[in-house]
Amino acid sequence: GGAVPAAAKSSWGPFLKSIASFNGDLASLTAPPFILSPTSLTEYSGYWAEHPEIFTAPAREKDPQKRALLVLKWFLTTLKQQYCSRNEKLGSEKKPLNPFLGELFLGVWKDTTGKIGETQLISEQVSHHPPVTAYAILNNKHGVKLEGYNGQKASFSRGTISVKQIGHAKYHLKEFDEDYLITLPSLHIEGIVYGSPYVELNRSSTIHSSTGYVAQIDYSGKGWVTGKKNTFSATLKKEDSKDVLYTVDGQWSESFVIKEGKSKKELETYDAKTTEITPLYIAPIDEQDPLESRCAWAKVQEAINTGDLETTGTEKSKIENEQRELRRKEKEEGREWERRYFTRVMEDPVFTKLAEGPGMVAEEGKTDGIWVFDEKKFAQVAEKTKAKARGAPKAEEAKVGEAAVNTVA
Ligand code: 0T9
Repeated sequence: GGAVPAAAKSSWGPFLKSIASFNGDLASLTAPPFILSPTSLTEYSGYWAEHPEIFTAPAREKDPQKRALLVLKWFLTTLKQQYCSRNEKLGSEKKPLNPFLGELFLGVWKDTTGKIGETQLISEQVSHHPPVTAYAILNNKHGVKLEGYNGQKASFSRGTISVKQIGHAKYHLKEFDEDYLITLPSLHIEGIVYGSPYVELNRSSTIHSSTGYVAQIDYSGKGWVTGKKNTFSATLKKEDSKDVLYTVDGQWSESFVIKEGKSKKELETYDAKTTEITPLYIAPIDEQDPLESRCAWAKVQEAINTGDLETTGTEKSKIENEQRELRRKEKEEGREWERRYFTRVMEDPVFTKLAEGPGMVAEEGKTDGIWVFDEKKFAQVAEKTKAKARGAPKAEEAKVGEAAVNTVA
């Protein structure tokens, strides 16, 4: 309680009223200034790999069953960053900047140990209405590729905002030619009436591998009488068997224990509080592409950070107006904005194969097509960047597009 800053109290009441009648479009919510975050949603894709060592660990495991467990472990270790990091850094959940179409967030986790290699993040806003962010995370040294996309469908009922995540993630291991389909949990926002919102996960999510393993993660929160926040209970089974191979239980924001299914022998305790994250390296703003998030939003972000409401408003409007003008021109010329790294497909074989299975909850994945990482576009951008660095003439730049470089396909 008492989380709403005194000066902001007057704006919270009207805000509560406005969410009680909102239409499900989160971007249209006009939140009071103190709940605005200067971070764009395109940045959230980075939460998937803030522990590059754990992200790549499955690639170093020869036993398929243990590999499936390591993928489950990695997924669970991302949850604290995904759903708690704003509370830790900013004091509560905050409303992110709504990315514009084509917005990019690019970065690398540099190799701090000499063993993991570099892990690269590519995040792109592939749709503005409704908002959809697509991402790929690549570690070439270990042949690990994560790709996915996400949108949100929200509704308001009984004093809370409920959010259904649309989309999924796919984790690929090159050496074993192995895929994992990861579904995204739905969530709701608690603490709204007190002005200190935080995320709690709902029901369950799943991970289904091409090697036939299924992990189910059941989420629960504080509840009315007992129970702790951010609690989960997960099992890993072979898809055609009832035998529980491993269990994982605990709180994703605190710590959890991995046990062997039959013997209940404890294999590992993971402490989310003490495991450090590797910071993402992002190019300095003056070296960024104009479409890169922190370059494009720089003035808005500075204004939010200094509490300058007027500048926040005018700078935001500038971006919105530019975007409207771009869409108008495209419409006039009968073309669509070209996504730099991703392509929409109607059918994705990995998704089709793995979306079905016991307990799978991937029913929403195909709505309006599936966004996939486009290796060809990626290679072309990489070549162009190299050509630019070499100072190659334009004609040559166009020819090199075909070569596949540095991809994890
Ligand atoms: C993908 C994640 C997602 C994005 C955020 C719902 C939410 C926007 C989407 C789903 C990431 O992989 C994981 C984490 C948190 C999710 C956000 C939590 C949240 O509150 C926001 C929405 C848009 C709001 O900001 C609502 C306003 C609220 C803070 C004030 C009551």
